[in-house]
Amino acid sequence: MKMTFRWYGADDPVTLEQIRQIPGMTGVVSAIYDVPVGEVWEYDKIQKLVDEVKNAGLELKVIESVPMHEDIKLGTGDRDKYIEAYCKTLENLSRAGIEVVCYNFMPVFDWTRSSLDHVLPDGSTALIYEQSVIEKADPSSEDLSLPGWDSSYTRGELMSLLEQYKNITEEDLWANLEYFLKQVIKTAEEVKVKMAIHPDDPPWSVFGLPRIITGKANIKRFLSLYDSVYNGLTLCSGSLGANPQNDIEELVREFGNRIHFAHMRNIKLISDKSFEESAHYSPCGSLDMVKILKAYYNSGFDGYMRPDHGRMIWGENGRAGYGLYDRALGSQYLIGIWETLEKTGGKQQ
Ligand code: CS2
Ligand code: MN
Repeated sequence: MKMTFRWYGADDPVTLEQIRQIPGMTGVVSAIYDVPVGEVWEYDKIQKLVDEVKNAGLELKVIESVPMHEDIKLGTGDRDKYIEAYCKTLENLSRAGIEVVCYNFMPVFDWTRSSLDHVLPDGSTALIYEQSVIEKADPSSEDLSLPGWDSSYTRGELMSLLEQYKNITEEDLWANLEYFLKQVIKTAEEVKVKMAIHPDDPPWSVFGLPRIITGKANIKRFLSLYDSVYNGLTLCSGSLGANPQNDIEELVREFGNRIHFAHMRNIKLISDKSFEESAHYSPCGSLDMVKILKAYYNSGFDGYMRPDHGRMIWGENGRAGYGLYDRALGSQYLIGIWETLEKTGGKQQ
């Protein structure tokens, strides 16, 4: 297991120097943020980022994420052009030494939350998802703005996208994902970059949009769309764990050899389909981090891991979910469990 930390590049208030001082950190996961979605990431730009990270004493082997143009998810317009560009980006990433690419296939919105600064009893703040708030929200209303929304869309673009998705069923989305994989995984195999899809967050439909990477049966279906180790997973415990029917340890046991990137996030289920993001320590949330890590250890996991979203603590102001302090604490807790497993042997589950 190689512990990493998400870093948003030069604009991130968290610096590489700070990350370097977290014991056990081997590297960061990052992305090129100033290229419009769908365009090729040029090799020079990628290599510059890789060098910057290397000069700080860390590695950059994982990209989170190479975003997907909506035409690919919709199966319309210029999807072939965008798939070609995606493949070219993979080639350039490979040349710069990148091993794993994380991406997701969620229509329009990435993760959705009802608030980014919910105050927990200890005074820290965390991201929270309340189904009742989301159900009442109307994405077509003028004044609605939910945290986490991609602000690069104008309202007009957003409306037109939502309109186009009205005709897209889950099965259509599956077909469009398969079409994408058929071309992209071939390239991934050639250039030896492991693709790792991130599950939907939360793992159910929001605003009537289809979502398909939601649980065990669907992940199985996803993996069989293209049976190759290069068609793999980012297993995000907090995203999938929002549905208590998803048993994360079981998913790790079942899909271990296809997991290339492990996101460790704890969440506390509040009520049906509502949850807050808690500290990583198991008693703070609903997920058992020891059991999950044991499943990784037992499956011989030697991929990349990172602490996923953290709370805001100690007065830190930063990017919601991605401050320095709580994620650093989380990483040390996870590393401690891993060290114990290594020294005592995992076994028995
Ligand atoms: C999230 C996502 O859980 C997470 O890691 O912060 O934004 C994630 O980075 C993307 O969905 C991956 O494509
Ligand atoms: Mn995640």
